[in-house]
Amino acid sequence: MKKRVFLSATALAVTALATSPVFAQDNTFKIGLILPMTGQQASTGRQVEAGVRLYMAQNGDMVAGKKVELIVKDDTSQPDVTKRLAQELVVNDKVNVLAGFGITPSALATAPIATQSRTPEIVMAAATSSITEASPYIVRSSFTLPQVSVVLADWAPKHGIKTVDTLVSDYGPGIDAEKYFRERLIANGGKVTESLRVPLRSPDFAPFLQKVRDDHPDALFVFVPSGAGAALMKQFVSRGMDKAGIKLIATGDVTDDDQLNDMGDGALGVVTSHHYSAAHPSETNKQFVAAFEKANKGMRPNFMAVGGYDGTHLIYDALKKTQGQGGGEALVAAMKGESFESPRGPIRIDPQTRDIVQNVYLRKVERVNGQFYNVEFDVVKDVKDPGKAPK
Ligand code: VNL
Repeated sequence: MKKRVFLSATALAVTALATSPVFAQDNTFKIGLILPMTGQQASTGRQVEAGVRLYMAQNGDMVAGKKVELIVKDDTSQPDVTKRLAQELVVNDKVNVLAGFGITPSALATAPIATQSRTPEIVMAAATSSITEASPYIVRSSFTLPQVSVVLADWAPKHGIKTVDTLVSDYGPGIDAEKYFRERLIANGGKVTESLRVPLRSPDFAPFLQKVRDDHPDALFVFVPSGAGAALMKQFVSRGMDKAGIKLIATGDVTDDDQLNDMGDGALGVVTSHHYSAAHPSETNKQFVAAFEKANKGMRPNFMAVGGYDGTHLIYDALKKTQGQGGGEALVAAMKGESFESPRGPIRIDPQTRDIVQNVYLRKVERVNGQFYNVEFDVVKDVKDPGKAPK
């Protein structure tokens, strides 16, 4: 009984809050952006934040009569910290949207808060397939590991690669990459000779690469998260794997545009599959890269920057569609089925899964005007996340 009285009093207060002219001046729309700004995943935080800020700078901060305000928080890629920050942003700052999420555990830790508070959670970086199933308020602007891994597993056996060892970071996205790459390779008549998993934190690749050298498969398939690729690449080359005739193939996380120029000549020729390359030859991308580099002291955008840029585009469009009046549910509804031309190519949000549908490109590392780029040479269009059961 007491509880009911309390509830209706709250409801009354909420109604008063919503209708009272005193609060009419509060026309802000707050985005709580939670990212790893320090620690091992700091490059992801830096790239996503720069993507968000560029979109806001290009499109202004007044949208549908609301002043968009960005609140950035550093979760140091610790999921318990992500969760606490999400809670504080919702309860104290009263954010309208939660966004960012550098790694899968951070995105998953926030899902219950998104659900309970009916706050959209825009996942701009993390890429394990199951994330969007953790809350009906999650919408993804990044990609999924199954989405890019199957494309490479279709390409490899057509290009002389029949036996493959896999090496992945031992958590959500790595396990997705391993599973979907293997299943598709086997379906195509290939064989996975060894499945190796390395720890996410401070991995030492040496003993794993030694094992691969001894196995001598046609190729090694790798997924490590953005920021970890250079270390892997250097050890692969210094152990003479390429000279021994073992090809390196990988998801584009490994030949990350953020690090690619520091990887040395050993990276040249490495074939990867991914949804974004800074060298994507569209006019939209050329303008994006030029504006991004100008705004960030020459820093090259990677796929994380594009996830932030497009995620902000989704938020802006939803705000416009709901004429600034939408709560969490209306905003998510407005994002479903949304489509536009991204720097990566055309993208859309699948209304059933709230996950992204996009082109996946095959690319090869080449030197262009003295710099290393992932140069696209083939494309599979409109790829849905293969990790979602058909509904
Ligand atoms: C994840 C996936 C993180 C792909 C990444 O880099 C990445 C994740 C930080 O889901 O945790 O490249």
